Amino acid sequence: TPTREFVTGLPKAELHLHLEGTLEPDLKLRLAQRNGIDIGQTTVEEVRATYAFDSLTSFLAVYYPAMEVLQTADDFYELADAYLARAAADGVKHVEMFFDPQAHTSRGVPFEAVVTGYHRAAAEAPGKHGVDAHLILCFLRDLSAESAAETLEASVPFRDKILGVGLDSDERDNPPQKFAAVFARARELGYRLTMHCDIDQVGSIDNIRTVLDEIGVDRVDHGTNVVEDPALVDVVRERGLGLTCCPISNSFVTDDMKATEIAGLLRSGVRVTVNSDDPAYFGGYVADNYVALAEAADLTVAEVVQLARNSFEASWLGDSQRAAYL
Ligand code: ES4
Ligand code: ZN
Repeated sequence: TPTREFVTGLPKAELHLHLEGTLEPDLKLRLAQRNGIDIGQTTVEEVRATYAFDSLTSFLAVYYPAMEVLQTADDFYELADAYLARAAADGVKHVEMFFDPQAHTSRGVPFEAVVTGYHRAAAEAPGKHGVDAHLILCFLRDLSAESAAETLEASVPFRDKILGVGLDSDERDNPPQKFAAVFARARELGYRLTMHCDIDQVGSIDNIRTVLDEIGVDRVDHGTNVVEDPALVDVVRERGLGLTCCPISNSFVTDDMKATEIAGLLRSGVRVTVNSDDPAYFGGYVADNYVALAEAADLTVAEVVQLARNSFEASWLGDSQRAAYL
């Protein structure tokens, strides 16, 4: 098993990271103070104590209300900039970051403040942190398809600041088909496409089949339940489709890191990657996730190197930029 120093020194891409999931307690307190919001806690320890959950539902119930401290473009900038500094320390060279505009526009924050704040941090990141950074707009799947469609149209003036679109939040009763038309339109607009197929959802395997066959995604977020259908594993391998796995996140939402499944997919030649999902909430950035998986699945140095290679191969870098990392 490789050491943490080895993992940190390995150049990596991070492909499954929710910017709103990087809100550390100290930044949350500082933004609350600056914006005059009473969040009910006054110390880092008190805020950290509220970051407690044992399921996806209980996680999302903490996660969305915490975002009220994010109000201005500067707030979004600071959140992303703090994450990018932290990612650079873990050896991340390229990142494709999710953000949830509807979690902010639904509170009256202008779409423009969200995108311009986040994008300013991304644009500065190569010079400031040595990280190439891009944005993926995620629709909230528990809101309506109409709301997603409106959000997609609101993004058009900012098309050059956004690399692709994704789908997150509560998968139960919100299958990929609900967003087929929105994703078809996003493809027409030139966006890359990905969708969450979360761990152990009701119908996970059917949803993975749908995103491959009907939506035509360029990547799948999580997607680990593909192991239930060996024929589908073959399809994913043959297409070279990236799966963005998040071991520490898995252990929070299902009590199981899914190390056996992730390592099995890696060893069978599927383009699996390791990512941190919501690091401020799950208590681990990307290097922690590599180390946790490597220890749990007894990965060799060569296998960990393959995970890092996969992260660039599954990224949406152009071919010439990608070649510089491989
Ligand atoms: C998420 Cl762990 C998880 N699941 C679904 N949606 C999310 N958004 C941020 N983290
Ligand atoms: Zn996620």
